[in-house]
Amino acid sequence: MPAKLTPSDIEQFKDRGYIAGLPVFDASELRDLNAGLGEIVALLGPGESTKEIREWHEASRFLFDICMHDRILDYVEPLIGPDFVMWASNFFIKEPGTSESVAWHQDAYYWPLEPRASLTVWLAFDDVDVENGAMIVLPGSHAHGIFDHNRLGGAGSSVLDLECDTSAFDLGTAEHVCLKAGEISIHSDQLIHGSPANESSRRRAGLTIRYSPTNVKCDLSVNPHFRQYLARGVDRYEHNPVGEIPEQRIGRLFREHRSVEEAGAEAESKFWKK
Ligand SMILES: O=C(O)CCC(=O)C(=O)O
Repeated sequence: MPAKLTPSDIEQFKDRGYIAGLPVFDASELRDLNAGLGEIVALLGPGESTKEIREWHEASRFLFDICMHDRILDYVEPLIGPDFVMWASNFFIKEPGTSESVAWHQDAYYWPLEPRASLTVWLAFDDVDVENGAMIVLPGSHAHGIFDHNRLGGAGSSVLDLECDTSAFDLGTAEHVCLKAGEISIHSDQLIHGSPANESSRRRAGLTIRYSPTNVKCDLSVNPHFRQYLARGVDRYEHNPVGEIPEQRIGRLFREHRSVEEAGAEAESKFWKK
């Protein structure tokens, strides 16, 4: 399966902040991925949701190998440059007929990273479309800097608590990011995006994987758990701690999560100089 971006894909990413429909895994590989996902989900304890599956690539070789898969990295490299790291992964799984949504946000607002130059790969484990709650994006919104985000305080159905101010945009221009299972989309860390509930009778599961050029530095006072893995090239900066490659095929982490959201309002004001 070729994993090569065309010049027009690269233009689209620059102009619109995202690209979609890039094939990575075929049907037989996808069966293995979904079997592995089942083993990962089986590690969740009573009362834990799939949102808990964050950064488990640090404990599961199965997930690590997906995040570092050459076909994915081949798509990422022309967008981010030759030297880049992988540092985060998490599942966004919406079961059929559930109410959870994802509020409009810019990923960069959640991450204590500078400069803002990171991107997200969203890998579809299921066919994803308008009916089962595909991501929605505001094309071009990545090109206007960072917008204010309000804390929802748990009100509403969003699994993320910081909601972007979208008043500068016409929400009628929003586009759905529909994918076939095994395909990826890629979005800029400043693209405004979210997703509605899955009201269909089909699951909608995706794995997000985050990559940054090696010059990006994490504020470890906000996220002391940040660990990066060199995906391609050379790390001439050595700004951040390096993770250990997991040996066990299936494993999990037990630790608190630390984005700007979870670090709290004080860290948010400090980081965003409110
Ligand atoms: O999967 C979704 O609905 C949202 C994903 C997302 O917000 C992200 O990749 O940052």
